[in-house]
Amino acid sequence: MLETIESPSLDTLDALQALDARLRWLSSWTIHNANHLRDSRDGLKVGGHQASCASISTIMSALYFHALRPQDKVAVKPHAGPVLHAIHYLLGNQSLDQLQRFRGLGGSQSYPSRTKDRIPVDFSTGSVGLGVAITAFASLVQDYLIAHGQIPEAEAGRMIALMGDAELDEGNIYECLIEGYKHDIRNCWWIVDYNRQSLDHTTADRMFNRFDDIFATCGWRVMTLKHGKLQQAAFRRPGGKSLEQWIDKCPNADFAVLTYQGGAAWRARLLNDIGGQPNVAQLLDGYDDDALATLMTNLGGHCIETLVEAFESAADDRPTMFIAYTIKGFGLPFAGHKDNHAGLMNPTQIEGLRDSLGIAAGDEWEPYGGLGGNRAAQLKAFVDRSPLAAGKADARADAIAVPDRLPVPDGAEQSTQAAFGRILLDLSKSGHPLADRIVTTSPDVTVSTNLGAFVNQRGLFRRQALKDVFAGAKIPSAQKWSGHAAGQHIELGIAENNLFLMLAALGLSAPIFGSRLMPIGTVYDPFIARGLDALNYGCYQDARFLLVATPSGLTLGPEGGAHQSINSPLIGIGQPGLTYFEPAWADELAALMRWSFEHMQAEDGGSVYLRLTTRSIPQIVREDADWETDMLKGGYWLRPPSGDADVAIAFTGAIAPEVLAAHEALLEDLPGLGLLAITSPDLLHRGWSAKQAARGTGDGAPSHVEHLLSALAPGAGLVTIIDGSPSALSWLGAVRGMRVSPLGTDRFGQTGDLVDLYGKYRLDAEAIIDAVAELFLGD
Ligand SMILES: Cc1ncc(C[n+]2csc(CCOP(=O)(O)OP(=O)(O)O)c2C)c(N)n1
Ligand SMILES: [Mg+2]
Repeated sequence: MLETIESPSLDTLDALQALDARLRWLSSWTIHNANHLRDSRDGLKVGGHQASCASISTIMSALYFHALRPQDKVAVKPHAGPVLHAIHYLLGNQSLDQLQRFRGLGGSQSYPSRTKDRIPVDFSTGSVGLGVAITAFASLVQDYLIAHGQIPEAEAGRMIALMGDAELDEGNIYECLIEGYKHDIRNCWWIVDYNRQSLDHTTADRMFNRFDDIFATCGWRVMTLKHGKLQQAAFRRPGGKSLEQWIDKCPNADFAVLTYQGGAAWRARLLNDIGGQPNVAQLLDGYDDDALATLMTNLGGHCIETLVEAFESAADDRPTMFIAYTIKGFGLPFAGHKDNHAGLMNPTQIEGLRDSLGIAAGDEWEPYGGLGGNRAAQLKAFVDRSPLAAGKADARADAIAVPDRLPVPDGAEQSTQAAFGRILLDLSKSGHPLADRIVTTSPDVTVSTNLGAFVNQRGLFRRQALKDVFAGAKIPSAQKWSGHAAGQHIELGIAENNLFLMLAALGLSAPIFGSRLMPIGTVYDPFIARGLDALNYGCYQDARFLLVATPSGLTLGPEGGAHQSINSPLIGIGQPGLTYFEPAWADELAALMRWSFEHMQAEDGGSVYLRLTTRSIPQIVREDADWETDMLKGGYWLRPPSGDADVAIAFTGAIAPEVLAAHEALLEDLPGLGLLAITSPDLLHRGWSAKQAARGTGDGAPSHVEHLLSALAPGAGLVTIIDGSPSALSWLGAVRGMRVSPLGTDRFGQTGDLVDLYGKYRLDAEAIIDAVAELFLGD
């Protein structure tokens, strides 16, 4: 296979090897500085992972300074963050100050962060597995953009994950592998730093060759880089075959122990195990202890030449996994030690490493310290010539115009879920340019979350046309399920975690590919929890999407307790980067969707979560449009209280009819009873706490919730109600020191019709009336 490849010039290999040493040194020193040299004010260990960095520096040298093209995007395994910073330090994109403040406030982050680091970070990482999988979804997004004419095929880059081998234990990897296979992804590389160590231990030998099988089954080319060139040369010599077989059979833990112990231990063990086989003793005699240790640890992932050849031989667009064998802590005193994950070199050890590299004390931060002027200049010139250094700056994506209004669907009775489907369909039919940029996706709940009409209109996205076999056979169906390159719905299997990674990748289309998409994902509300870490991951890197979740709460009725979401409003309130709304009526929803399309594009915007319902409720007739401004801020007085009212009802979402019934029943006794419609507990809470945080800064304007509640008399009480955790609204009492009687659900629901369920779980008009009474009794 490699014969056809022009072999790289020695200069390149030499330079890449020297850069590997620079990366290992600079990453080690950055971590050492943060832990041992910088002042500690709190006595906490700062941390950093020298062993994880040393394990992957050769791979990153070969990749970043040779194979990587400007259009390629990389997710770097979290614990190799310092290596990435070192690379950008050499490229001139990272400052010394940032390195010196590694893991400090405002300094370079522990794990690569798109939003917080000052170097180009393509994908944030941190929660292992997610950074790997997002590259597969990003390659699908790239194909979508190419198919829709948003970027030219010639500019297609590779989406690359540099991953730790323990990441292969994360289930999300396999969910994504299956989804990727279905969509026939391409231009994706996963490079495994296969050091066979995780955090706690060395990994199971039984996995040998299993990963290859799994990936190959899913259509990936697997390239195993087990042996470096030194080993390969030794295997060709007399006795070499025995050595090769011994290495191949050596258990992971034994290999790690011997690596830690060094040359003499290698020799003793090899002589003991295979010394009697022909020519082995003579072969080993040819190496002194140091040379033997070098030979035995010359694995593929530490051999520049092997890596460069492998990268060059995978020039097509087939998804490729490189299993690059490595040693955790390679070249450091704790190489191979099972406890090295968080291990730090002590001052004597790091000085030893520094001296071995010829770096003078005081020159530790010199990018090319210890190399001599000539070689340093050559190396710098090499770095400056690397394809990455010539890379173009990220293109800025154009804004997409949003219509002034999204029409409210007709219908005296509607559910927010049905209205959502109608609003999207109307937008699609309108031919507004916004509709062309919408891309929808759903984990096998497209139809039941009401995306069906939009999909019928716009089609499934498939690079290769997919016929609707049912339609072809003239079998009547409401769903026209044909796929083509212009389709705008990405169909996913049931794994919700994939939905959030898909949304994250779609939602990064503007900064990563320079072309904006408006992703909308639908999911069953309770199953947000299934993909929560991936949702958080998307938000952490500021991906922009609209998440629409139905059905929600006990209002789901007969489906029962396993499907009734309770704590999702708290997720909505607690998740940074995501604004949660829960409208009651279709006109609120239309305005909120319009707002969302703006918010998803705003510089300081974010993603949006709409918690919707399948319950059809009577729509209300508005007398004017005054409510809308407040509604978009999270709440408005549906029935304003009269000045001296000493109680009001604050409600959210689908139980609006019960609230209106209770209101009517109470009006006779409490003519000033106000009804506060809360469309976003999240925005109200955020505004309130921001106001607290800004105290003393001179900004005296009350937050929106303070403004709303100021309509009530001091000392008034509040009944709050939501079909979800009552704590989503009960905090309202704290804003102005009001008594609260909170209604909602805080135990698992069950099957039943709404009358029974609302009665049992105190979400009906009677419960509201009782709660109002309780407030008075409490006086
Ligand atoms: C989801 C998640 N679980 C746990 C951790 C804590 N953790 C960080 S690194 C690590 C082991 C990493 O091993 P590997 O992927 O093999 O990396 P390397 O050996 O290269 O350091 C663990 C368990 C994490 N970061 N994310
Ligand atoms: Mg590992």
